[in-house]
Amino acid sequence: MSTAGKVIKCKAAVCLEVKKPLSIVEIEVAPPKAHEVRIKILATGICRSDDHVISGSFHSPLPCILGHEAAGVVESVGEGVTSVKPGDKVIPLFVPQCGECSTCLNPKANLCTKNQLMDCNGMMRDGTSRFTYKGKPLYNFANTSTFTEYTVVTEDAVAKIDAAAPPEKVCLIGCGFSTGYGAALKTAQVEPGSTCAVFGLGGVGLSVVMGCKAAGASRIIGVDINKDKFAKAKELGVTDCVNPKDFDKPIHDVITEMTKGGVDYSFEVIGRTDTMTAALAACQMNYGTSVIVGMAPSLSEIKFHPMLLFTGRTWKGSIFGGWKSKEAVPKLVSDFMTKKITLDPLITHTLPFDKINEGFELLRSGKSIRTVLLF
Ligand code: PAD
Ligand code: ZN
Ligand code: ZN
Repeated sequence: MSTAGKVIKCKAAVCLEVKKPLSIVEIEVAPPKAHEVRIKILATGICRSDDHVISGSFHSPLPCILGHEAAGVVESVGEGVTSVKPGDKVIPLFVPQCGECSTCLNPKANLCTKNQLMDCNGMMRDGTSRFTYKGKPLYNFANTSTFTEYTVVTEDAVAKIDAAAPPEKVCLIGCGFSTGYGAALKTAQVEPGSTCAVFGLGGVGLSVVMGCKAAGASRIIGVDINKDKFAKAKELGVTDCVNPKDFDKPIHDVITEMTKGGVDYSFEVIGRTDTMTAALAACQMNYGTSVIVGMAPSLSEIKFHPMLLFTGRTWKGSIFGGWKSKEAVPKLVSDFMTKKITLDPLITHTLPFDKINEGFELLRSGKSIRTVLLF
């Protein structure tokens, strides 16, 4: 029996308040309106950005449905949708690509102005929600909301992918992998023979490592306070692992000494302001580039000595790896299918969706890289 045009009752993990486990409840998902797509989620990864909302560090309106790293299949489409149809395998995009705004029209840029990461109003573009719980609307998160059996996104926030792609793997292309890999290849544009330092060796940081390696970096220094992250980091291309806890001087001084003057490219992939400035200071003072990938707390500010930039360093940020989402995601999936890229080392745990809170505990305790939840 077709569900198109009807309200769907389904299971979702709702974030009712901060610092509490997600509640697995039955919600209602309204049909897609014009230029919207309703997706049945097949697999979703747990990213630290979701946890930043649960911990209260990143502000997004509650109650909401988190999750932004998923793969699914189109259940139905609203009026005017032409790029996907029911039955298509897809990846939702937390950075949309409308194709019309000033950023979409600029070949160098990717953060479509219709993204919801800055103002975070948690609503669809018409100001309403497609999710209802106990008769009240629920907010969405980052254009996507994938911790639910069904979600609704705008057409510019969904990419059609190879029908044969395994959802339990390629869901990582929806965030963690693409974000890290692109930060190295597209945002920093790491060159062959360069030296790199990656601060934070979680799912995104390890993907930066893979990007640096693919670009031909000759030395990749991995920085983490959890030494259990080092073995996998080495497997993926890290040449030197450093734990700031093992030194009694600042980690940027350690890296500057190790590289006789600082790395060509550094990446902050943790989400802390102190490591953002440390990563900046760890790159070569005149031609080094430092890229912020980690998501700092909503209310944080950075204090740093202007001399760090005055000497010539470049400081950049990178969201979704600089990729233009709708066109890049299908290509990254093809690269996975042809084994040009690998995702398997990032997936340490697979759990049924009901165990989502266990998945978050694995992340918080530093035991997992990525947990993928299956529906
Ligand atoms: P993760 O928690 O799996 O990895 C973070 C790593 O940092 C862990 O291995 C920690 O042990 C390590 N760490 C923590 N504190 C320190 C410290 N003081 N010094 C050194 N290492 C430390 O997270 P993740 O890989 O899922 O995400 C990393 C960040 O990237 C996080 O802030 C997330 O919100 C952000 C992100 N940004 C984008 C984007 O588009 N820019 C996308 C996805 C995630
Ligand atoms: Zn993410
Ligand atoms: Zn746009």
